[in-house]
Amino acid sequence: MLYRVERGTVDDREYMSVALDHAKRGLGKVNPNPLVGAVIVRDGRIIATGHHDHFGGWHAERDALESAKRQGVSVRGATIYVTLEPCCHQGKQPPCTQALIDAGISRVVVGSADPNPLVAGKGIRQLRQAGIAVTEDVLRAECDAMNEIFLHYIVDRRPFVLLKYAMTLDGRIATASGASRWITGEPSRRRVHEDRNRFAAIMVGVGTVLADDPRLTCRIEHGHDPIRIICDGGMRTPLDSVVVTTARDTPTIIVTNPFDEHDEGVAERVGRYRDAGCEVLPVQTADDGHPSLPALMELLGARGIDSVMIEGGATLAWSALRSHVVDKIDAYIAPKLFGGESAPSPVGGEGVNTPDDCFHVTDPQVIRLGDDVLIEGGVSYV
Ligand code: AOF
Ligand code: ZN
Repeated sequence: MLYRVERGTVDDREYMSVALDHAKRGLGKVNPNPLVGAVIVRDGRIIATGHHDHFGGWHAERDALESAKRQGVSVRGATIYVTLEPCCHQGKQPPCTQALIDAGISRVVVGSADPNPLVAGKGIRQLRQAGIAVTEDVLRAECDAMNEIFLHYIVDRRPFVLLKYAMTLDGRIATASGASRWITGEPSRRRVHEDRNRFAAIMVGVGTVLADDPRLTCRIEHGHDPIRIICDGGMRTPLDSVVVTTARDTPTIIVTNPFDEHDEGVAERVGRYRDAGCEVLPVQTADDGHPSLPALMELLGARGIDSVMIEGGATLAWSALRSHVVDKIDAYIAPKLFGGESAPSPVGGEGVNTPDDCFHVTDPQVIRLGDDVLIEGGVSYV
């Protein structure tokens, strides 16, 4: 029988799960840094908690140590539970390993390992060298899942790309007349907005803007709006579309094919987008005639954009798959049937030739959301 070996004691896992809850308070605010939570325990009691609250802010460990200090409780001899290996380098913040050693912490329980080349095992080594007991990999799977974006970006420096779509049980993302509101139910839509909070950017093709005129904002309390990216090789995004007219409130980037700035018509169109507050970003053309998505991801990664959620439509989904930029797929399936010869399905383009050429979804997970079913997994390109 296959089973996962759980690390640490039952109590260790309990405290780590409290640390995970605290880490999630930074959702939508820490990118491209990790979500990190910390819990300090002595004599079977939680004496302080902390989390990484926003980009550039205190690390979770320091936040917890300061909280103990404010309350006037000593952490000498205490155990700290941290969802990520403590850092040992000077970045925007000083190294946490030294702070833990100086504070007299006697045991450190760690969730995820930190693949940041500046840390990568050195944090744990330093703690052990200082005589601190370290337990690794406690609730590792949960901690890794929470930081899927960070763990990818810190190594790859390319955004973590999620392809998300909602379809009916007969595989349609809209009716034959093009109507698509709404396919899924409330719990699915809520989860999508939680992802919009979690992701740095959201991308759609110009066809989706023309068909739906979407806002692409995050509608949950205290949520953060992702940067909106419109993949629009030929600059067809209407000047009166919501993404253009609200570009001063929520950044909008229009990704185009390379253009000639000296062509008067083109220069005028670009000027209008820019006057409305949009960024116009030319990217080299791929062999399918659309802006190259790998080239775009490279540019976005260099700007510190650690994650992109692709939300439609079928043409963009195919371009993303065929250019191998998709890291994860979220397929929301609603128990409805639309029918219709010309009703679109989630992935368009020319498709693969034979079933053997398919893209495989790896480690698919099935999640029930109200009456809908979400299937999520990675993508294998071999
Ligand atoms: C965080 N928050 O709670 C922990 C982090 O530039 P800095 O000093 O903020 O360092 C960022 C790196 O520190 C990050 O890439 C990760 O490797 C490590 N741990 N980062 O932002 C935290 N514990
Ligand atoms: Zn740190």
